Amino acid sequence: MKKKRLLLLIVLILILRIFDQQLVKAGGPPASATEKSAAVKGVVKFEGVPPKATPINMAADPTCMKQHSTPVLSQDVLTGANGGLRNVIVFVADGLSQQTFEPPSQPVVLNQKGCMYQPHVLAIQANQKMEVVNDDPTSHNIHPVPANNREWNKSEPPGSKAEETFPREEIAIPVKCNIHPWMRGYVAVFKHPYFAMTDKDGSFNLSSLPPGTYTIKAWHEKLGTTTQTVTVAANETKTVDFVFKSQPGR
Ligand SMILES: [Cu+2]
Repeated sequence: MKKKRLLLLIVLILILRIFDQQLVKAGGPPASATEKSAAVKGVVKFEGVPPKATPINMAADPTCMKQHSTPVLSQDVLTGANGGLRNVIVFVADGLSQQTFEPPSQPVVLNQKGCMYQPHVLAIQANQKMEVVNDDPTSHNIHPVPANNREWNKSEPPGSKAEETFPREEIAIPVKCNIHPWMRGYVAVFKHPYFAMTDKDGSFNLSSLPPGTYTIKAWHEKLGTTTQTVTVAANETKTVDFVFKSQPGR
């Protein structure tokens, strides 16, 4: 008889514990505050006939010209398979909570090679180090022209490296070389890590997002900005495509 009662007591305690755990689960922090399992991916496309790429005249500096066997073409509007648009920055413009994000410790490299900026468009986080490398046998003078950050310019002899940061968000800072007028690039600065660059097929992927409703923007240096709103739940990936159209006079 005593044994039976003891067994009953143990079973009762076990049931109570399970019930208790369920309560803790229900009352825990909301998933949105901790989980970063949502994603937004898609393709940016160019509709219409893309403007013709024009050859760049590097005659002003024979060291630049000598590095290319064929004329280098302008990189303003680059389209790939099925009209996919390259070098578009897709980013979260609104919807993140007011948290601050530490910049990654890894620097982002902007190379000067063949008297061109590589990559042509760069995206970094505010206060993340940007390394500007000169891989050319000629001198460059890197000169970002920001609207919301401090303007600077640095002379770079062959083989040299400069390191700088941009503390404020800006989409995007034009970058030029004071020596070679055809050299032009862009650096976009974000206060959070939720940005992506489209590849040669126009594809992008924004991952590790907390669930929520976001304003997503796509920025292109010549074609401007388009906006979409998307809601993603935990562990969900939504597909959002953007379309740019050829603009009159371009
Ligand atoms: Cu230069």
